[in-house]
Amino acid sequence: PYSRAELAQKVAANLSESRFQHCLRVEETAIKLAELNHADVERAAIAGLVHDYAKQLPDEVFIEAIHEAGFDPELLQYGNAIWHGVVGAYFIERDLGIHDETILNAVRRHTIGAPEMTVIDQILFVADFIEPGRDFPGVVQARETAFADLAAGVRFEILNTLTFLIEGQKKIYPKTIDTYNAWVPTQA
Ligand code: DGI
Ligand code: FE
Ligand code: FE
Ligand code: FE
Repeated sequence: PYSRAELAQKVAANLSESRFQHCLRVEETAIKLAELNHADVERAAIAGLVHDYAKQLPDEVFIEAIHEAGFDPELLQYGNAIWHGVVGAYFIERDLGIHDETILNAVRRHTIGAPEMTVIDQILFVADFIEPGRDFPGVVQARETAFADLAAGVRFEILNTLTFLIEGQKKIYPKTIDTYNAWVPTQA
């Protein structure tokens, strides 16, 4: 397997400087969350470092992979926002030689979440949202919530993201709605 330094170099080669710096901050934040939650720090760190590896690949590359590698054709209705995680894991496995399904699943779920999320899934999902470079209304509360209670951080993020997508009249990927329905507080 590639060392951490080799992975960092490969990720950097595929991303703008600012996007790479985001990946480093997600790596650091994922390490903190893993320590707080007695989770696998090594896996959390690698997931953070590589999670946006595919973010700047051209659409045609994703479209070809969706056709050739047996992905759900429904994905073609969406775009890079959804593809870079769900399909990005395929490029991470191929190019970075990461075959660990715990890491790959965390990457697959880092944008859309999932009804059932492992601790590493939750750590990456939340670290991406609260890393110190993020600045949006509610980020302070998102950080406080996530550092106090990881699952509460996931719930806070899903409620915020769905609200933001609907306010912007964005198309919602059905699995994002499944995530929302599974994590939204129980109704009376
Ligand atoms: O890659 P990052 O910018 O670090 O963050 P991300 O991968 O969590 O999210 C990328 C974008 O995807 C973000 O603006 C929110 C958006 N997104 C999440 N779920 C959906 C979505 N966009 C659409 N259109 N539909 C979704 O269901
Ligand atoms: Fe992302
Ligand atoms: Fe995210
Ligand atoms: Fe990210």
